[in-house]
Amino acid sequence: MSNKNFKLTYFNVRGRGELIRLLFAYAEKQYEDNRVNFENWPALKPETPYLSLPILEHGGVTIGQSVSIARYVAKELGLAGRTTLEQALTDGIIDSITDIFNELVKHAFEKEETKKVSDLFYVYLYMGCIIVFFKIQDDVH
Ligand SMILES: N[C@@H](CCC(=O)N[C@@H](CS)C(=O)NCC(=O)O)C(=O)O
Repeated sequence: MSNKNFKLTYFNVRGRGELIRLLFAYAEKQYEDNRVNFENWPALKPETPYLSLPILEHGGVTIGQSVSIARYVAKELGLAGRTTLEQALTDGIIDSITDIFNELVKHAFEKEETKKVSDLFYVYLYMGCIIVFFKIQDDVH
């Protein structure tokens, strides 16, 4: 029998898993928030579809790639837009978040202290993106 529950596996950091966690939180949807220790990761890695985290298990299937997971979860929870136009607008926001995130990752590993990005900045970034998302949703209706 396939499992209808959502199980998200990621490290115990915000990183590429946080957008997915925020979608579940916003929709008030229960899910298993499985946080893996870095020590346990080498054993799990070969079992993941793209040798990376996050992964989402749902309906007996394991999905990889954080943005694909975010899109899937948004659709499943009714947050991805009701029309193809709304879906295109939300896709644009998700792709913009990815562009920003990829830039931030470069800075996160920056050795120079002044260029480092704080955890708090990630929170503000996600909050800003979500506010923009709802502004666009409002404008469309
Ligand atoms: N494009 C992938 C990138 C995944 C990725 O780089 N995950 C990192 C954590 S943020 C990871 O699994 N690192 C451990 C490793 O590569 O061994 C996604 O968006 O899911």
